[in-house]
Amino acid sequence: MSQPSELPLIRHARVHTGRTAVVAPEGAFTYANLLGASAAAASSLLAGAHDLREARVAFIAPPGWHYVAAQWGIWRAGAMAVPLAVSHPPAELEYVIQDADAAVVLAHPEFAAVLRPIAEQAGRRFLLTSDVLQGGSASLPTVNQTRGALMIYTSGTTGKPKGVVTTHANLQAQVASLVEAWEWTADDRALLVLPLHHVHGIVNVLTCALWSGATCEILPRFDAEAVWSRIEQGRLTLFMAVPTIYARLIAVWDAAPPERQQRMSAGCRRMRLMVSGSAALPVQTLVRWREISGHTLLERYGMTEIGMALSNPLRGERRPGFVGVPLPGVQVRVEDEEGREVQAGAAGEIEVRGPTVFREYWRRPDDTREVFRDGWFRTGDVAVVEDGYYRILGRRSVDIIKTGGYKVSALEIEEVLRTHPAIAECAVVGVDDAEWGERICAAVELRDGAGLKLDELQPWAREHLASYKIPRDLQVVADLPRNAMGKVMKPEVSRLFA
Ligand code: MCA
Ligand code: AMP
Repeated sequence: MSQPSELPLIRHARVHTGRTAVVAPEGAFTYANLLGASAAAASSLLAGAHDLREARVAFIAPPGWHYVAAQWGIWRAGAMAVPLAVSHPPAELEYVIQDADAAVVLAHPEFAAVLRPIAEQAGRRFLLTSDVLQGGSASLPTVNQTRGALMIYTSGTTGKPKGVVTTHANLQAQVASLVEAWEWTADDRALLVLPLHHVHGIVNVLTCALWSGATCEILPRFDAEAVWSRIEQGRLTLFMAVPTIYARLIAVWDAAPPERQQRMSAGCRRMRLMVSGSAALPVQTLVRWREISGHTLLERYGMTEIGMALSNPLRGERRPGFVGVPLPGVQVRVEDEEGREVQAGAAGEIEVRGPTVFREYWRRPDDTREVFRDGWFRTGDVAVVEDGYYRILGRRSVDIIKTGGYKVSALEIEEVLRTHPAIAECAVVGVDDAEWGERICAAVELRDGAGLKLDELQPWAREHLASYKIPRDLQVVADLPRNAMGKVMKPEVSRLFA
């Protein structure tokens, strides 16, 4: 039964109980199923307590039913959901569990062998999704909108990744803005192929779909062949992805026989919207995709800390090379270094304000203070505005790399590489790459007498870093290029890989 005090997401679900919420590798599930399983999960998590009061629950499951039901269960128990990345090695998983100070680690059985020892060693309660989704349901707490809902780890220009805390109110504002702008309805059917430890997959696809009473079809991972097969079958209305995914889909279309190409293109034409974001969409990708699919990709701009801020319009001109205009409820301005609004047509930093903006970096008050100026969040991205449309020019920091849509800190990788026995000093850069946006490259000075090849470095790095953080190119140099102050000059390092 609906209670006025329930989270709006839950209230919305009660309107659509008979409709299909999730189609996943495990099967098809209605909103009634989702309400039931998430209530059971919440009860198990509560274990007799009245309210988990924003305790962190770190959870891991392959994209699918267990993931969704567990996430809703965490919210309904009053806890904060900390999604762990299925692609991360144990060292990174352990870091997040420790940094978030997770009270509970909730894992799909597939991840039990890796997560149970980490949880036990850290003294955290360990639960399996397969157990908690089954149980009965107790009475659930009233969860205030100001409560932290989601903590996503993001790389920055300093040190290790930070937890970005988004409240229920933030999440609702982010979702409501996109539902309005992109006109989501209960008749939508979205295909989800993105990882579920980032905003793009969690908010833009999964939560917008479930907020709207729509159906979210979840593939266990991105696979270009599987995506095309699904598009060919029809009945999808929405697809969202990063530019690298569109590049991969184009490659598969190009290699297909003409009869199949026709079916693939026809499948696209039956859809109503295809969106690109998380990294700059090359204009040639937009043009080629339009030829193949008949869709002008809707490019939008966002960030973990703010959800989406700018978007090309659903109806109206989608301008290639631009990320559009401010979304409903989001205030955006462009400022110079001194915090003055720039002249029209001049470049400056994008700043964002409004209910979509996150609450804090978890237990890092100084970092939180530093990224706000007069209540505006400083994105670190530089843009110009032309006829009201924003064009992203780059980032203030060279140490932030975007590869395959993932944000990666050069400094974090350098810190790990410096622990390699052969490496004396190193510099990591992102080098332009047609498929990945940027490719991670490392220049290293070696210790006396040491040797190092890329195919030796990569397996070693894999032990410590997620696969998208692994250097793809290596240059051994006698001396890294430095300025008179002895500081490594990153543009010079990039040139080594040009
Ligand atoms: C993988 N490979 C790479 C990279 N990643 N090579 C170069 N650079 C990389 N970054 C290589 C692997 O080593 C492997 O090569 C081969 O590619 C396949 O690896 P796999 O891990 O299976 O890759 P994949 O699954 O095909 O991944 C590509 C991907 C993925 C699907 C594009 O990167 C992805 O899901 N990206 C989306 C990330 C995302 O959602 N970001 C949103 C965050 P070999 O076989 O030779 O070993 S940003 C956000 O949320 C904000 C709010 C926003 O605006 O959206
Ligand atoms: P993340 O911190 O992982 O959420 O990534 C956010 C960053 O991705 C932004 O600060 C931008 O640098 C970049 N980004 C997101 N969307 C776009 C886009 N459409 N064009 C260019 N950069 C983008």
